[in-house]
This record gives sequence, C-alpha cells and structure tokens, in this order.
Amino acid sequence: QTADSTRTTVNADTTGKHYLSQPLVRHIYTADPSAHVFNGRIYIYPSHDTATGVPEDDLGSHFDMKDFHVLSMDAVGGKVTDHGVALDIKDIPWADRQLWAPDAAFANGTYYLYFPVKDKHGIFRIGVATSHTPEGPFTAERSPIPNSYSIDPCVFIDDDGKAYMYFGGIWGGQLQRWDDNRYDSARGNRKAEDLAIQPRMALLAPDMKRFSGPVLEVKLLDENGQPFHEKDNSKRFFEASWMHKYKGKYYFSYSTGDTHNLCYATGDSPYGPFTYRGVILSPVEGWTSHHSIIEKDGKWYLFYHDVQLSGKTWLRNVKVTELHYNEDGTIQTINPAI
Ligand code: FUB
Repeated sequence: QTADSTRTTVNADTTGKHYLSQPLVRHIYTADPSAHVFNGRIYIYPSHDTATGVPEDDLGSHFDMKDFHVLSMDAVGGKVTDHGVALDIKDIPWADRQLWAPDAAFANGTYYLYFPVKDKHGIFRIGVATSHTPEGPFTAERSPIPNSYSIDPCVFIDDDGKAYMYFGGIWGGQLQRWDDNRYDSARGNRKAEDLAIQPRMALLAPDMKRFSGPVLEVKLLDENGQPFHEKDNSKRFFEASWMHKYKGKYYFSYSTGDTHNLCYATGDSPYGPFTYRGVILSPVEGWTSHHSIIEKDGKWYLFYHDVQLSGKTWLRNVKVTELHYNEDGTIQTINPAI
C-alpha cells in the first residue's frame, strides 16, 4: 500500500490552520515515529492508533493500541509504503493491552522490534521481537526483557557496536512506581518540590534480547548542572526518549509531557550526564509529543506527530520535517504551526 508523502513546506488544511508538514499517511492513524535508515531506505516504526472506545483518562487508557505497522520510503518527500501488520498483540504471549511506542534496531543480521505493553498484571514491560527483514513480520519472544519496565524504549547503537536502551515514562507510563528498580504500585506522581524522576537506560547484551548490566538512572541536569525538580515541568523528563549522535556528542531528547515540549540535553558519553540545551519542537496539536531524529543523505530530519487528521489526542498522524543545527551544535527550535 502506498500513500502520498510529506512536503516540508507551509500547508493550510481545510480549517485554515497552518502546519509545517503534512501527515505521512492518511489511511491509518500513526504516532510515536521511530525512524531508522536500513539498507539506504527510511523505515518508520510508529504506534498504530485506533478508536477502541476506551474512555480518556490521565493514565492514557485511551491509547489502546493492538498492533504495529511499519512504514518506509526511499527519501523524505517520496512515496510512503505501509507494509501492513508487522506484529499483533495477540501474538505476544505475555501481553495484555496497550501496545505503545516502539523502536527498532539492526544487529547480528537480524532486525529487532522493541515495544512496551502491559502484562497480565497491568504492569508495563518492554518486549522484543525479531525478523529477517526491516518491515517484518516480527516474532515476539515468549517473555518480556528481564528487568525491563515502563514504556518508550529507544535503542541506540554506538560507533563501537555497543547497544543501549533508554526508556521510561511517568504518569500512565508508570515510571513513578519504580524506585531502585523495584515496583511499588502505591507510589504516586511526584510533588512540585520533589526531584524529577529520571529516565532509565541499560546496556544491551550482544544478543540484543537482554540487559547485560543493571538498569541505571539517566542523569539529566539543568544549565547550571543541577537536577530538575518536578515543578520544572517545561524542561524535566516525562517520556519519549531518543538518542542520537552529532559530531561526537550524545544528544538525549525527550518529551516534557504535560507541558508538551520536545527538549534535548547533550553529553560526552552514552551514560551521560546530559545537560539541558533547549526545545527541539514547540507543542503540537494534541496532548502527546514524541519523535525521532535521523540523518539521511547529509540532512537531518525530525519525525514527530500531531492530531491534524482527527483533532483527537489518541488518533494521531506522523510527520517529518528537516532539523537544523547551529554552528555551536545547538538545535534550532522548530515551530510545527508555520
Ligand atoms: O502512544 C502512547 C504513548 O503516548 C507513548 O508511549 C508516549 O510516548 C505518548 O506518545
């Protein structure tokens, strides 16, 4: 199946609203795009939003997704192919509900699809599935990755071949229930004066299906080297981790959730610490914001989503636009509405 791709120019829809770019596909709702270049082609691993009638709440129960489709295109601006269902929740033996934002990686001649989903106890865990082709179909492992928890995995493979998973999300993503890697369902959201919850990371084993070290907190610091507090919610971590490398620096980017920014922080090691540098994408239409960043043919791109097609926060559509760096390595803030 193919669909019209985006043009990263100013576009007005029928309501007269202006959008920086247009949805990559219109025949299904897609969100949380994790893009990668495999074999010279861009593959996008998004969530597949559907209207299942689950009422909206603060835990994101209305994000009730049941499968993944993989999209691909030769280049930004080209035709987008929807490769159909790549993994269905019914084929994940341990999964119960809510197949949230995935990511993918290639190693050992195999494509790995990483995904968060609630287990039969209602706890988010991270699973992995494999395929010989980037578009799948993928076969899920029988159990979640041991010691994994919460949501939004991002797998980054460094130049030396070491692979790291960054993950976590607060509120509906349950990260606030995990302290010292132990689960306590009674632990609620942090108060304004509390230290903000940090994202998590782990080194992956060579088989890409296990952690080979402990789950660590990712240290995110403000411009003065201090940790964020919950009240710094226009800058503190909420969900949607992404890692990329630019000119030898590690760029950790994420969503601030309830303030709807996509921010980034930079560091000199995949383990951090990462120092806050600014906003990549100002708030989009819709509650959530989630992205990925890739380089293709010497240009850098931001994949993101909004709710242009539906106007509903749980029925989103993925988009792409070019991303620009300044000479000093800072990223120019993108306004999705012009
Ligand atoms: O798509 C469900 C959740 O919404 C994702 O896991 C979050 O990052 C947010 O985009």
